[in-house]
Amino acid sequence: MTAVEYELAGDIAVLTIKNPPVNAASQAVRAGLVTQIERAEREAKAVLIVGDGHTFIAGADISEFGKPPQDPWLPGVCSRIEDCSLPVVAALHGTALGGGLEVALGAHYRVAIGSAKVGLPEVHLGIMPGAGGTQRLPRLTGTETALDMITTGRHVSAAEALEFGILDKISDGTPRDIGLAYAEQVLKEGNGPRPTRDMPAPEPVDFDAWHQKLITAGKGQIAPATAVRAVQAACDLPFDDGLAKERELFSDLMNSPQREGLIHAFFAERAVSKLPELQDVVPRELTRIGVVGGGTMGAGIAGAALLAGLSVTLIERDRAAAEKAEKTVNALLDGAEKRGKLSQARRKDITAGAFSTATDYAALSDADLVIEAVFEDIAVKKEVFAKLDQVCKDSAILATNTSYLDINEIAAATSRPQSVIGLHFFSPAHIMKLLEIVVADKTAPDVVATGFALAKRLRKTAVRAGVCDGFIGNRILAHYRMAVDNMVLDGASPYDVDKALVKFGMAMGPFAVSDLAGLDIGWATRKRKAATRDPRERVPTYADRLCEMGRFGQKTGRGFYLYPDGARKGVEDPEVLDLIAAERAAAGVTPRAFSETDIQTRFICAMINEAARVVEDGIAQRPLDVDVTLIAGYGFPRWRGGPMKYADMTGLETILAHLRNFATEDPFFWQPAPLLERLVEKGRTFEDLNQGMDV
Ligand code: 3H9
Repeated sequence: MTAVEYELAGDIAVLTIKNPPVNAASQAVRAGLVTQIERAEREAKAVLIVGDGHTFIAGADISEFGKPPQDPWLPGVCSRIEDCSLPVVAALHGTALGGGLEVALGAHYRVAIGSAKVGLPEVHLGIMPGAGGTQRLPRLTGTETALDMITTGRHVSAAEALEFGILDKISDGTPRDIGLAYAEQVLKEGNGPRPTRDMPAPEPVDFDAWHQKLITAGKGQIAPATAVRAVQAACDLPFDDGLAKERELFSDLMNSPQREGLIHAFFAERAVSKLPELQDVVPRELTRIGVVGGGTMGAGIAGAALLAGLSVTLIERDRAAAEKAEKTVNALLDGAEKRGKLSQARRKDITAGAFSTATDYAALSDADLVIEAVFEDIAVKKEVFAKLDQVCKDSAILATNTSYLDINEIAAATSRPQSVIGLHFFSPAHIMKLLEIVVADKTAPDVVATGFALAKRLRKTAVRAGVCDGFIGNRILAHYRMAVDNMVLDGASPYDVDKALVKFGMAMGPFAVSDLAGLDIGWATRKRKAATRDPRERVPTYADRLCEMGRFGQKTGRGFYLYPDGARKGVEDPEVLDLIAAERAAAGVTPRAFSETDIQTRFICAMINEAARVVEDGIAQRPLDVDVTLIAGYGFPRWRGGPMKYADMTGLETILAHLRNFATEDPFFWQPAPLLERLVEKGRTFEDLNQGMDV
């Protein structure tokens, strides 16, 4: 099979790109385009480029990145298309993204079907358009629109693309038919090639302001701000010099660790749902969902399911609670409607019966899946599951949203442990991307497959986890949280810790996160764990003191920070520093200084060390499952690729050396994970484990 097929349709050479699944511009596609353009110049009067299957070209072939480049390069291919002596039409359907849109911009005319989308999403991969996109797009759209598209990477609808001047026409039909019709019209009207490079340079804007804004918003990510300078070159320099500047900036980004991290994240996010054990397993049918408990979490889950087109029955203990839950769900649906995430037609369906509340479990008798989101108490949960087991149909799946409780024990309260699973949503459940699918000892494969199918429907990133206290994410969180709590006890200020970790790229600092979640959550966990705690563990208690003072975080206006007048951003509070100082004195600790690097190193090493144990224990199947969990649910910077990728890029021996060094102060907490030690000993990496190597 050739990657670019050639066919003469009258005077028009039709070049069809065939490189499933997304027609990525691989070396074969690039070479094919050049060869077939040359052939067309000998045989035809116009050229049409279309994609086979369900899309145009989704971009350069990402799997080639980081490997030695292979000729011909995409920039040269786009220029060759633009230099064609015949008029070239690109007919778009599906997505024309990145290098795919750049191929289309190299063409002289662009048409699309109404559902097509275009975009330059390279910044999400840590790079920027590198095949002329930063030079050609602003010539067509104007500078501001091009800057917006290139720095956000957003996908633009065909209608918007027409308005922006990217497309010449939107038509109904197959891409081949609409493209041929347009090419025939071009020939009939006697129009020739129309290279974008010959258009006047776009107008300059305040590039320094754009650059500065993106540096701040990027929280460490450099690609969007770098791309601004390439667009600036389109305004300031002749076309060829602008292309050279684009190439230089593109190469810098291509060689950056951020590109490596983001491309790892891209493939890891797709790999998490590909479990060998689920191959050929058919998920169960899902239409009607039950939710037990209408608090923040239950209402969020109900909202997410309704937004995905499922029917939902929500159970509360009495009418008043059910009405309150109904209001919460409706408020979040209002928000979704305002953001354009919910059509009016769907809203009508929801009001007409797709959503109902009840106080009697019997209302769940025809549910295909019930998700329990009641109080985190094993006795309460077991009671709920026993009741569900009685009323639900035999094929129904019973899921718990517990964050840490033993799902095997919950499953044992039913007569169908094979149909019991953990579906651990993150709050707010209709927004947060992560879903941990927690597989208990007896959970059947088709139940696991249904969990993944549900996640896909809800547009969530699902990661398979095993049963333990906290599963993947919260177990690792508890450990790195302990590292920062100990650092504060030893002398760091919680405010400096937050600042250092935000600088590292975390969405929020851990103390600000506690304030947002509510300090009572950590307090309850510490009390729960007190009975089984290893006596060698250090347990800072200053957070307990804050709770005893009624400082539960944002909801009470005071926690680690102060939130005057309901402010969302906290203000530092000297009283908290005094309280911590008093605790240090009582514990006989002489405070010492921690630099920004010290804080970041201890935080990330604690995270990696526990993550290695989570992998060794089989709670996460592969290191990449940890990476996706921390990125999608815990604010870990995507551009660092996740903690395991970060560890590989830093060098596992360096991480191990830090751990051994820290262990001299606190041998219990910093004891290196055996898996990490083995990997270093054998010269292996976490990526080797992702690839299936046994270590
Ligand atoms: C670029 O173009 C640089 C240039 O400016 C300059 C160059 C010099 N390459 O997501 P899906 C695979 S950078 C290779 O599950 P969907 C993907 O891994 C690129 N493979 O489907 C998966 O494989 P598998 C700019 C790719 O329907 C399969 O295709 N372009 C590529 O949910 C299906 O993918 C982008 O950033 C690729 N470019 O979504 C677009 N793209 O089945 C990146 C996908 O083995 N891609 N694959 O797991 C996307 O955003 C989505 O894949 C897309 C389809 C929206 C296209």
